[in-house]
Amino acid sequence: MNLRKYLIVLAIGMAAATTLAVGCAPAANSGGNAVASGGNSDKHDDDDDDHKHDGIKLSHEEMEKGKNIFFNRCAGCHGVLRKGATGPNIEPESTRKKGTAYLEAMITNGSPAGMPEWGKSGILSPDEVKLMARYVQNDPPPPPERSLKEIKESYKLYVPVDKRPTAPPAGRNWQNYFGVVLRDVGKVAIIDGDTYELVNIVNSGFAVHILRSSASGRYFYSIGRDGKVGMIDLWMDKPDIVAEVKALNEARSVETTKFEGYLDKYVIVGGYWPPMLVIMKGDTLEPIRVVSTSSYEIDNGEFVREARVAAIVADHHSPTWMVNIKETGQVWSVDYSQLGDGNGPLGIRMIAAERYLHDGGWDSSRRYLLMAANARHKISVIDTKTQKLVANVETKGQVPHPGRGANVNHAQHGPLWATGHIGSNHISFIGTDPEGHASNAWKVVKLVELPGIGGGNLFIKTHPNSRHVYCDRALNPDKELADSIYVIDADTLEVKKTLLLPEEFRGHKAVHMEYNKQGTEVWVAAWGRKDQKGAIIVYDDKTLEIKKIITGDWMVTPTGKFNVFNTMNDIY
Ligand code: DHE
Repeated sequence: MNLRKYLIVLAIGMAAATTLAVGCAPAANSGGNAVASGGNSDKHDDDDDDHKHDGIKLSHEEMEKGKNIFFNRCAGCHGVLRKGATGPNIEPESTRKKGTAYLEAMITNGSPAGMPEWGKSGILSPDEVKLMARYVQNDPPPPPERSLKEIKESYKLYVPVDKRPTAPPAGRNWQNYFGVVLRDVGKVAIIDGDTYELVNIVNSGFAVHILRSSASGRYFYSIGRDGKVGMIDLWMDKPDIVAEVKALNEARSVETTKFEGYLDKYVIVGGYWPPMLVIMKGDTLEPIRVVSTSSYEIDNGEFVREARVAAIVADHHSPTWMVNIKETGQVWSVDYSQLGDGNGPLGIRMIAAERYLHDGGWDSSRRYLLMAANARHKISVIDTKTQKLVANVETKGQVPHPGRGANVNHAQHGPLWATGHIGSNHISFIGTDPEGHASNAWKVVKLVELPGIGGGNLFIKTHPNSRHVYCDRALNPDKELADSIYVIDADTLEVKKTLLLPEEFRGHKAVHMEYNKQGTEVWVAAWGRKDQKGAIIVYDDKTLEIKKIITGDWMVTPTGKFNVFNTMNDIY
């Protein structure tokens, strides 16, 4: 399959993930997240070239509605400016050639190559489909910028530092708490990993995407697709939000500082829109610095306004964050050591890697960072000691999507890091020890094929105390495959067992794995629709049997889950 087709497949995959959630997300016209108006929103009324095409002319109200639907359903894959990234370019120049009837059919039925069936699935009404077919033939309204002043105006400190608990909650192994994203209800469940008890449900806001622990583990930082950052204090008897700020209009990543002397000092979030970094104080979330990421892509040096921020990973060995700038193909190493209260110098080293960078994580030594350049089916390896790219590894699969990846110490091959793929059923194990196992370094030393046809893998996970590697397949169109978790034996590097979701949760999707602190259990989400009860299925890592099913009326659309100890220490 050629690159373009795989990009489309990725777009579909991603959009499919969104679709499921989107099915439950607030409808754009009923309180969904909206991009605030910005720039010349009446441009469509101008008597210019665009409006020779009378059939696509939209009223101000229609344009506003289209803008909100586009933001909620389409922008994640196609980009706010519609130039394409994980999804194809759908600027008016290309959509007008296709015409309204074609676009309506495409939005209604999807395509075999991957566009989700927005109309057929009932997520968009027939009128909304008609509207969107015309909307995408109009010029994209200029999306709003966001200044530090505006960010500061949105900042709320609910509980100042001196009003917070001074000691961890008595009788609780709080570092074994799990934060579970309840995606479509905008909540985070805090669950005690020792007792499986629900400690509290925290309102984190629209479509919360991920959580990251502060370096001390005391706080969870949440980031929503709407760019809202929340700070949850786990030392409270009932952990709750102590501060929040709307840093961006659209975002996916958040990270803390992990270098000695800077523990919990700063928080950074990355913008999909505006494309920028926002830095806040780690104990209060007070915003202190903004940096645009718009820059030049590494292939031809073309300017990319929508240069989105994907994964951000804190370095444990130096005062830096490693930041993926998706469309440019650069990994930025951002030195915060001189930042002070926000006005000090911020050192940015731009490392040319590959396009389009998405997610990734550390090798077991935490010297090398492995980041997926999913459009090129490669893993870019950065040596954080020399601050240089050391390799772009061909993964031998299609569209790598590692999450943070999985580290295995193998008797014969030495230290390995693994990624799964959205576009094919491969798990690639890559050698990561150039000193001890030079002949394996930055090569796929083992390619495992998951049983059944097609990819759809999103996440992969292991733990130093486990001899298993777990892989999901949530985006596979086959329901049974999407309900399955595959267990790879870390010694033989072969699939040892397939774990199917329990009967009552079939037809949900099995997504994202996380170990408990001890590395003896694996938690998997049964991700259903908003009107279904979801669950966390807890597997015993030794026996691979179900140990516990955590469910309840409150367990709605669980997806990512983050164990405090493993997240603060980057254990995977
Ligand atoms: Fe994610 C991580 C972007 C859809 C669950 N997701 C990430 C990261 C990025 C990203 C850039 C890495 C953050 C980091 O490490 O700093 N995700 C996107 C998208 O752009 C995309 C494809 C489409 C969208 O419009 O949002 C998308 N993601 C999803 C989902 O639909 C998932 C499956 C369910 C959900 O709750 O949203 C989902 N993404 C996750 C999870 C992680 C993640 C659980 C963290 C993995 C980990 O183990 O660290």
